[in-house]
Amino acid sequence: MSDLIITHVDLDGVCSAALAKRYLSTDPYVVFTGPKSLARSLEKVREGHERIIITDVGLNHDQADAVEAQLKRLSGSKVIWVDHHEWEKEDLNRMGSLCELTVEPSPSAASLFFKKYGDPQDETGAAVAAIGDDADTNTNALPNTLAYKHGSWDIRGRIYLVDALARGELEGEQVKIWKQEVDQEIQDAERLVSGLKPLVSASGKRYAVLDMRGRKASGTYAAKLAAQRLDLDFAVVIYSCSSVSFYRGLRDTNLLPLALKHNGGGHTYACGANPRPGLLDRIACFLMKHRMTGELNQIVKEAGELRQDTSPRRDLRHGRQPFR
Ligand SMILES: [Mn+2]
Repeated sequence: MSDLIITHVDLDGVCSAALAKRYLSTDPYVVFTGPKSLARSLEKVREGHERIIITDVGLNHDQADAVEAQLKRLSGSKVIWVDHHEWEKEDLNRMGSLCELTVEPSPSAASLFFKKYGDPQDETGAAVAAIGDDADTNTNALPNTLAYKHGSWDIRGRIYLVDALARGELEGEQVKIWKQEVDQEIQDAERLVSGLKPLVSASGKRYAVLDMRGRKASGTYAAKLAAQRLDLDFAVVIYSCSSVSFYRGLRDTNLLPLALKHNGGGHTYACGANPRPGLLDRIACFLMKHRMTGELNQIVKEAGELRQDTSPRRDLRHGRQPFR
């Protein structure tokens, strides 16, 4: 009989899956998902697996019924679920009666899984758990964390990394290539930020507009760098004609209202708008890399005019944050 791992798409999910694989000591299938698509991912799972391990995927309260139905359908398998996000108490009880559930505050799901199911003598397991912590707290202090994050951007990289980390192969040719790519991204971000001019919004906030189109740099990295170098309150990051993100800089800023106004969502400290370019704008954006559509200009303008609400407020409608 086969085993199955269902895990989150990010590096903590990858590390958790690697630890789950070490724990199973078989060759399980690995499925990558997220809280929003968990019920759909479970629907696709056929019955008959011996063990199913779910890691680093929280339960969205509005999916509790659908997930419960799937766990009941899959009750022939032993299901282990380990997560470190915030859950509704009622959901903990419901899922806890259908599987072996561990939900606890932890810097990463990987280290929580290792604490619960790992062998304390297993140095490889401890190293993988430490990578999970380093990644999910966004500390990125370990030598390869940024390279692993870069590599786990696509499914091939994630599958490779689950295997490699499970075997204890923390270095290697692939990781070297990812490191070089990350270095190029960092250099590109440096170039971008060195040419940026900080702006001042109507309410006196310092901000900058970063156009990532056609660049190698990662938008989150460039925004963080720009905030540090230019002492920004926030950054407006244009990814495409239909995707603009807002990231908080050094001081409290809430850009979520702007994201929500433009068909987006997220958190007060990181959120995104989804402009809807018409056909002509889409063609123009395809032909001209840095084309500013009417809505892009409008969003940039509104970011500069936004009245800032300084009270910290969390918005959980569009996702849940891990305990930190
Ligand atoms: Mn996590």
